[in-house]
Amino acid sequence: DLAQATAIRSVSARIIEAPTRRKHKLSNTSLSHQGYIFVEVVLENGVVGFGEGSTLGGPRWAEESVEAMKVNIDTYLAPALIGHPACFLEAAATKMAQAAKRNYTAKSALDMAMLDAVGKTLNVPAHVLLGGAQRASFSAIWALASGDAGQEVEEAKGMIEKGWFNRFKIKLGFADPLTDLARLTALKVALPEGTDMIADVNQGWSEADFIRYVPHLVDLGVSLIEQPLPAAQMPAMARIATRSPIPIMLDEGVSTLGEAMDGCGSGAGSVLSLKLCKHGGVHQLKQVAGIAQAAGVQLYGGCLLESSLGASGHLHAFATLPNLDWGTEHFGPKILVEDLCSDGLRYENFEVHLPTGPGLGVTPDPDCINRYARKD
Ligand code: MUC
Ligand code: MG
Repeated sequence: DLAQATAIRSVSARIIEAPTRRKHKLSNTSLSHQGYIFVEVVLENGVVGFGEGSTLGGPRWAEESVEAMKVNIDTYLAPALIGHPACFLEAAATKMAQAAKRNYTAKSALDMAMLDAVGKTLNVPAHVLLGGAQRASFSAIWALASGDAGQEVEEAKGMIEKGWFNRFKIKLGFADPLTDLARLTALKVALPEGTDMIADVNQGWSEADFIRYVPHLVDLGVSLIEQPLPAAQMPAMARIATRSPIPIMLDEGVSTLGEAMDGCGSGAGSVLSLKLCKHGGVHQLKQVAGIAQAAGVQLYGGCLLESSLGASGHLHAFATLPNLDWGTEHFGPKILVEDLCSDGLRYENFEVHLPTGPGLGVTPDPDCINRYARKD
């Protein structure tokens, strides 16, 4: 039967370091390669599922590093899953929760691999296992994060020309606010009238900075301000959200269901960025989305620069949500020098398309994985 066929025979995890096309700067880190944990789950029926968990600049965006994930998967999470039927995905999540606290990125990588394997076994796309897709493509956002205004203008124009992205998220907070504002002004002047500009401060400002600089962001027509204050400062986020004419998006501040209750319930933001690495898997992501929707908070499809593998895991979950008001920023496959998949995501007409094949619908390229796998 299905439970026997999908019982987990083995789990393996590898550390991948894949170079990016340019330096990507955030308020608290800067990176020129992406660190991923790449997992393979083999079922008793011989089907192999793949999953990916992403980090940004080591354990700096979130607390997990690729090294910590490898040890915790090998030592605690994999043993908890061996023999468990992968088709019982929710029960597998419970087993992982019992085996290790938090470790959300590691858990989401395993969850993704099980979803892939079960989808392949049943010959259905992963979204069917999550309730079924309500959309086949998503409005796509590209992040500008070199910190060099001239380079960013050229990069944005190139994305528009290719028909890949015409909405942009600009990383702030690594320079002083006036330097950041000069970059935003250069983009505003150079890009077509009405181009969507989102600002992500990655916790880099204080409440006072926000009060002082938000009028400039309003003048520049910024549509959304992401996590301007430190994740732990929920009451201060609620205060600035009340006075801001631009909607505030919660990112680093909301990982768990409890944080979703606090952040969305207290009005600390009116938009929430959903990411598998924060919530710990597809089911938890959908629960967090439900809490947000109950509180009247809009949804944004977040990323952590995943390859087409990790991005596809997100798209299958995002596709099932009743509303995804802001589209998605899954641009990772296009920032890598080489995507990890041979049949990566399709970007067309400023939309990223949901893969249609069985499981996650993308195929990791073994040569590419070997090339970028850390050698012990
Ligand atoms: C973040 O904080 O949103 C996603 C896109 C990007 O440029 O950085 C990441 C993380
Ligand atoms: Mg963010």
